[in-house]
Amino acid sequence: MPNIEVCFTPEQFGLYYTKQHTVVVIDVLRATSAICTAFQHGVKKVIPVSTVEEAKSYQRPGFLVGAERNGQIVEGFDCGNSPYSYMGENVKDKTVVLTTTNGTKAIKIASVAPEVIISSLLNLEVVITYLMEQKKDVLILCSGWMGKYNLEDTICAGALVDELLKVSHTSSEDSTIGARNLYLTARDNSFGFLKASSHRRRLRKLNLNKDIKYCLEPNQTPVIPVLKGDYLELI
Ligand code: 3SL
Repeated sequence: MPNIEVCFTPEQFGLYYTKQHTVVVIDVLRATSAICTAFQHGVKKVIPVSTVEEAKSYQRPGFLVGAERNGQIVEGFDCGNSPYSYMGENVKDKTVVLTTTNGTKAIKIASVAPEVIISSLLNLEVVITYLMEQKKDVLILCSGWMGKYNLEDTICAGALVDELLKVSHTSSEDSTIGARNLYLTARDNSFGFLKASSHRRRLRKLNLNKDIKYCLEPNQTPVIPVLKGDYLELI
């Protein structure tokens, strides 16, 4: 049986990753939720970049460029990391370039893997089905916050683990057992459970409650973004 494990931060990636892993990158609040939303609304490609300077170099016709640091839109950019920036007719067929504090960094770190897919609560169910069918070893990479563990990515990882362990995968790491147990504790009221989480508090201070509510509502879209070289497209 294939294996599934959870890595809580990009900094720990090397401790868990083996060359045969399909890596699933999660940043519930908000990078991977924004990316899933963009594809749901007809965006053709998302180019994740590490630095604000790199993002700036794409500020020309044909690209919709977003930059977020510490939850806020970086000066000089029209949008940041809100899923609401990537909805509606004006994003259809566009290429989005995005740099965020942790999520795009995690995608870049994961890019050594043979397959990298993007998950969030928004596309949970379709990712579970895909991974069950693929029957490959899976490493779930949580983006965390600046090297620290976070609750919302862990709950999402635990939801994936819980379903896959029932049907198609095994696991051996304590991080995986921990993520599953946290999910089982939180699942009946994950919105309430996450009330005290650090990033929820951070975003609430920035008046981003609407984003939080949207990102914590599971199964809103059937899209699965996959990394092809340096950009994401739909599977
Ligand atoms: O860290 C990230 O990549 C972001 O998702 C953080 S925020 O939600 O935009 O603040």
